[in-house]
Amino acid sequence: MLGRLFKGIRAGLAKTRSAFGSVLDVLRGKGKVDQAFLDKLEKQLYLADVGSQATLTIVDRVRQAFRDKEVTGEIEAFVKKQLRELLTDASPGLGYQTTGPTVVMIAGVNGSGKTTSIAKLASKLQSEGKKVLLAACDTFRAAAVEQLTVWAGRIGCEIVKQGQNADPSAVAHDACEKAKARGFDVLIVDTAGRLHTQTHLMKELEKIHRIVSRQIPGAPHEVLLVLDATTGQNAVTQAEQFSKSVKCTGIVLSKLDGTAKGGSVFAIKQKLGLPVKFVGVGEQIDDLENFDPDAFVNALFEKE
Ligand SMILES: Nc1nc2c(ncn2[C@@H]2O[C@H](COP(=O)(O)OP(=O)(O)OP(=O)(O)O)[C@@H](O)[C@H]2O)c(=O)[nH]1
Ligand SMILES: [Mg+2]
Repeated sequence: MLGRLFKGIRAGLAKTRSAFGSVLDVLRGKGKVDQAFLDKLEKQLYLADVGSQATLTIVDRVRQAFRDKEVTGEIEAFVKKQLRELLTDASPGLGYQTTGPTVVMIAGVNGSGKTTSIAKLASKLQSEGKKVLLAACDTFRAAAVEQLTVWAGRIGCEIVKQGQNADPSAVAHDACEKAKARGFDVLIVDTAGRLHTQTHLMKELEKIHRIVSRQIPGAPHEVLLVLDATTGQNAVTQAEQFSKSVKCTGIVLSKLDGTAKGGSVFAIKQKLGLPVKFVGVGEQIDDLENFDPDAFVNALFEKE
């Protein structure tokens, strides 16, 4: 099991790892930690999408700790440690409720990978023995309800739905009732893709949030923003904009397998303080990994 997990993140990070190759070349080179070395390190971290703030933090710490020293393996270990620390999540995983259903609301821009990530997450939670219910609250896009229904059928998960154009808050309301009445452990709420500029859709998201919180105290317990890793630094902007409407608690970084921009995990965490909870590493049902900072950083620093 652990082997498979590690392989998943390892394979998913193949492109990002090659972007980090140039960071490693700097750290594994010969010579002194002088200004030229620090400039090179800064440039390569930046090019690997680590983001300016996180890059400057790391370069500063290296400067303080190693100025004028010879480049040795210690610097590599030090940088790894800094990267790991940047990603540490005070409360890793999902915050499960001990009484009543845990509600996980999913949000994000169009096509970011919300529905697929929900199916993967539901399947993962079911395999951990949890009773999971899905709410098809994307009633906006044609075929969205159908897409979630097909996934639900495949993984053997119950779903609450209405027709296209139904009020998504009404679907959320029904789903909460069912989750409470039938003792579901987790309710995952799918929502339509939207841009922050679509005011009516952002208001709708706020309404779903409000309705859920009225039905179940403290809900939604998690609001996960699904960000497409291939968008790199733009993901940070999206997270900033969504956070203005609903308080997000974490990130699902999808499509990590298709991009060299996985370094943006550092920028997201540093800039927004939002932890990455899961990463998507493919289109199949088991292509969702719990985000583990140690495994992530180790995979970045692995030799090909
Ligand atoms: N390679 C890869 N593809 C993914 C991943 N996650 C999602 N996709 C693909 O991205 C596309 C969009 O996924 P959806 O789950 O429909 O995205 P969505 O955010 O629900 O889209 P809307 O509901 O239209 O906003 C699909 O073709 C998925 O198969 C991933 O981790 N890796
Ligand atoms: Mg969708």
